[in-house]
Amino acid sequence: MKHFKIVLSAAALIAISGTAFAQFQSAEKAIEYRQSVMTVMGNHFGRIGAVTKGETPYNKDEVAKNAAIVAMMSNLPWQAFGPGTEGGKSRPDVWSDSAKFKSAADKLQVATANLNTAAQSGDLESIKKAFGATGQACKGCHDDFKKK
Ligand code: ASC
Repeated sequence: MKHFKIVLSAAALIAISGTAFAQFQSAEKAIEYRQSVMTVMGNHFGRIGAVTKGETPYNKDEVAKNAAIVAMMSNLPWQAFGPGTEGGKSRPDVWSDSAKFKSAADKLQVATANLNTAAQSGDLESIKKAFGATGQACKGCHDDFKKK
């Protein structure tokens, strides 16, 4: 619970300091930042996936920690898609259809918050459902906005 609170505080801090965080030295730095966040998020999401697939035995604390990390990380990439940071693995639609991109980003954050709630509850069936919904949110955004 203590760990969960620390993660929540960090997320709150990041949310209120969004303007300061929106500063990157260059487009390359912004691209590196958002790709790094996706890498870490994907890694911890994958650890939960191994449990939902039965490849790793279910350990409540481990899944709860990984879900808290995924939920926090899912708040971070968006600030690094600012104007002038086109490129990397992003399709131009990120900037030309920013309302749709924002909606996809919001969807992911809702899905990861639900996954985190399920993970903290310790109910494997709800974790599996929320994991599936989160995977759909990842995929939906990648289908529309990530280069093939
Ligand atoms: C992952 C990962 C993604 C998503 C996506 C879900 O583990 O790295 O990009 O899940 O494949 O469909």
